[in-house]
Amino acid sequence: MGHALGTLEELPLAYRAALARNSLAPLWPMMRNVLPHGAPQPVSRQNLWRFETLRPLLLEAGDLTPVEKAERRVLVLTDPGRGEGAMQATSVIYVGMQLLKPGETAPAHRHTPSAARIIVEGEGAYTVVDGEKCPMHRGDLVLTPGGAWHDHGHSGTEPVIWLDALDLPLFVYLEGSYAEEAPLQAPRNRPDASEAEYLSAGLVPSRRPDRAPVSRYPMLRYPWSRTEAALRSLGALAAPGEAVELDYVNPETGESCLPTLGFTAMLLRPGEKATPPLRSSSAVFHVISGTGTSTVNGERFAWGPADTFSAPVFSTLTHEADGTEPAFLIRIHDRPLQERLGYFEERVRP
Ligand code: GTQ
Repeated sequence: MGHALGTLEELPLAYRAALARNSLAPLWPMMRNVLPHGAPQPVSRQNLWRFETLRPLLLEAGDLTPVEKAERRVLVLTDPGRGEGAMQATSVIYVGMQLLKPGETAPAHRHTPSAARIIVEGEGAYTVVDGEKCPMHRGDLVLTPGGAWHDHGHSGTEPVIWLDALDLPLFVYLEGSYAEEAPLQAPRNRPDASEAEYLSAGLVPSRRPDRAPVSRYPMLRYPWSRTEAALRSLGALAAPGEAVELDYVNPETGESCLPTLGFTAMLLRPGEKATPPLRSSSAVFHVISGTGTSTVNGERFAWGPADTFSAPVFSTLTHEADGTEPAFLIRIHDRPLQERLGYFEERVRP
């Protein structure tokens, strides 16, 4: 057992002033703040962002701010635990909702943080990533890894909305966040790799010693139609009460599709309660379809299509779909980063 630690107030004022003057501070009064016993004390607070609330405000941004004045027209989903305007939803995860109106473009840039988009509403938008044109259909996951040039365009007739997920807070913390700009890219005239090289699970372009190494991120788009079909097949076979969840992985390496952020697709069968273990990773859940209820640290979130909710590290979670149809969610998490740090842990629920 530890001793009760000395406080700041126990130290003479003159001594404290001398420390401060010299950019010094005593550790022991702060020790438990930076090293709490047993488990972390998250700053982040769980939250639900209803699409019904967010959507009109995002469309209003479309009237208030021309895309040229925004570069990216995005409303950030801010962590209520960090006060107004926090550029993050959890410790490592930034999420924003982006609007592109028909005919608009968002100029090419690249940056040190990695990003992925989940398409929420509207047809006809695309993202060009290092010359590869990725169509954006509802539910698709499209990657823009750190350092990859990307611009967005929209040749449809209705506004398009998608969710951006980035490891931006991590890069800001590292003082490593910056971007470069360039003109719009000329896309190559061929289908993206998910429709060509990686059309079918278990098949990859033949590996030959004389072939240049494939890109570190060979597949940039994960079409939702295939993800949903895979989840439904698995859901029909899985034992009742078992979580039906698939990881989005790099088809060449089997590793997480981005280096710090992980993505999973979840199927919740109606009438079943999923009770995942406590995890050291934080998460943001985005509903693709279906309705249901989740509890995060005892707070009840009733959700429907396009809603988004967050769960800080070591949250106590339950998920349940309503009605008779299954619900489909994408979970964005920071387990890959934590595993790279040799840290990720799961604990049984108390
Ligand atoms: O679409 O490139 O939400 O650079 C934040 C930063 C989206 C983007 C965001 C970005 C982008």
